[in-house]
Amino acid sequence: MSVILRANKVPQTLVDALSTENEVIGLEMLSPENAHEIEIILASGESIVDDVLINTLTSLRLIAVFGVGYDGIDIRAAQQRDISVTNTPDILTDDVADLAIGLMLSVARRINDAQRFIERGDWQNGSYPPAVKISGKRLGIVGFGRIGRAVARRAQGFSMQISYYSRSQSAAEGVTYSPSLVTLAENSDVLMVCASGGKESHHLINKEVLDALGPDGIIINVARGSVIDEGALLEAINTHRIGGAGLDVFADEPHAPQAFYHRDNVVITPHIGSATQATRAAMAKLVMDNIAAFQAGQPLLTPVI
Ligand code: 8YV
Repeated sequence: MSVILRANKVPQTLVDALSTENEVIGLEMLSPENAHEIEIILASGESIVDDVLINTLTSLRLIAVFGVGYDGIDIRAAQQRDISVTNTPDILTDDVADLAIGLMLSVARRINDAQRFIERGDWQNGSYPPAVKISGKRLGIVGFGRIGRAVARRAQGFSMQISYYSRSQSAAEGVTYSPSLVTLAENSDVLMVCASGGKESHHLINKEVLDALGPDGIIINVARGSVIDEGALLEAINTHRIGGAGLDVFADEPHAPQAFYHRDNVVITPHIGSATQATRAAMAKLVMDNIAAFQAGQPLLTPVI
């Protein structure tokens, strides 16, 4: 049994399952009296676990992240205290890549807007205007880790010409490495953001990149809101300097700027990349297995550090 501190956005079913053998307390219950008892933090991909929190919890030994991204965790502070961190890689890759493709098709073919066209009764007055063809187009992938590669595999089925930009070049069949993000954007019809969050990728997609993508270009983000300069994106959309956007993640979740609402060329979803029943169950199981391994003194299944 451990005392577990629950950060935000962790499913209640996982908390309930852990509560049978542990004491799980919410962040709002944290007090100077119980702070020294907490051995584990249960976090989500979006949680902020900073050095102040880490150093307040003197018995902390494990930070278990329900998600693949751990950009909100101060890894250095954890390392300094010899605290382990685990995440849930691989099992959510397919779902996030599926959603990325779904957003791309939805924006290009105006699927959401076409439905609204029927619902408004406009079909009685004429046909929906032709939209943008995706098959055979140029796809630029920003970040070529597990999710970026899974997107590339799917896009090959659409005969897309695929290039990627990443910190390092890696071997992958049928895709071209671009050493410059601006050049990648210039040479893409769709720019797909799959990079990890964190300081290094903060506002990687800025005005210059959006202008390089151009007035017919589509941007898709299934990574982190922080990777795109949201103000620059809104301005590019408002001034028709890019063609469209499909966004699953935002800078200030759970808020998506209202300026993105009700546009025929913008599709927004509330950070649902990994949110299928099967994957969320697999993620919860992996978190539980990591915690059980930690408690049994066994090697962690998916350690970050
Ligand atoms: C969230 C995610 O963790 O894996 C990630 O990095 O962002 C998501 O899977 C999930 O939505 C829980 O909040």
